[in-house]
Amino acid sequence: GGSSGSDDTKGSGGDTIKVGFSQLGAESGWRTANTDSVKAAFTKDKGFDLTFVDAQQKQENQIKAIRDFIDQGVDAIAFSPVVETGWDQVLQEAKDAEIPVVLVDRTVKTSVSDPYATYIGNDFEKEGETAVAWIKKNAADAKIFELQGTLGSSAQVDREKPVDSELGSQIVGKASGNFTRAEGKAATEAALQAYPNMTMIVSHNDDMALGAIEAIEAAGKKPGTDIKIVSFDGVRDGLQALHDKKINYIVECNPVYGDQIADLVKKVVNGEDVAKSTIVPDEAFDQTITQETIDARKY
Ligand code: GYE
Repeated sequence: GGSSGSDDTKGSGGDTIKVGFSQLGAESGWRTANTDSVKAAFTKDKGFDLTFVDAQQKQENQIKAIRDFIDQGVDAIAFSPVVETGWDQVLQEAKDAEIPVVLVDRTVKTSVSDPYATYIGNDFEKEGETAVAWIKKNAADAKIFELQGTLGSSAQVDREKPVDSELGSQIVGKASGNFTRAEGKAATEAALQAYPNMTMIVSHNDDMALGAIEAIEAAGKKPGTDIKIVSFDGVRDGLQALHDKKINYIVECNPVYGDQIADLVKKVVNGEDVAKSTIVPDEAFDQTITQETIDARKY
């Protein structure tokens, strides 16, 4: 709503597009890079009027932010859902208000029909499969402790699926570190006590892996050797630890797709056809990574 300009294509010199973005938090290097990319894409000179709200990893904060966006009559809502379930009501409210929703990064499970206009993010299940393939080839008999991301988030659920289905008998234990360095460290401290036979940690992101490295070193063991580490994201600190041989393998998850989100928002607001889903491509890195690659990393 609220359009009154003369140009009927929004965001192209005529009306600006009012966008509410509910980011789930600032829990990791990945998230900070994603937020920077979003803020750089939704600027005034690119035709946007952005309201950005950080939910600090609390679903209730996200629901409140989305309701505020609906009350403000924004042209579009973009959000990264912290967990998969619990969105039915607020998605229905956005739908009733005829405000298009662009789902970013994580997916939802909902009974609302046609709950969002489009989704953009990475393929977490494929990332998990890439990790499994490396483990099977390079550490086939590993005894695995799985350091899980935020429980019930699609990033946790989908990365874990292939690990469980293909390496299930080798998993000695699991605990969540909520995608943060501090909780990753604490969960690893407890796991080192509980599962002294573990030889590998599969960490659902680099930040938790970096916390795990601290815990392993404090226990007098060598990360990357005594306990191998496989991780996800590929933020610079993670890649540096890979180069330093403290992490063994990292499956990339690319957070820099703000421009693509902005493009989708513009199209959806202007009633153009868009694909239901856009998948951001990822690579993977082993310890042969060069220092130049790491130094060139923007996040
Ligand atoms: O891997 C992690 C972040 O949803 C892909 O969330 C994202 C994940 C990412 O906290 O670092």
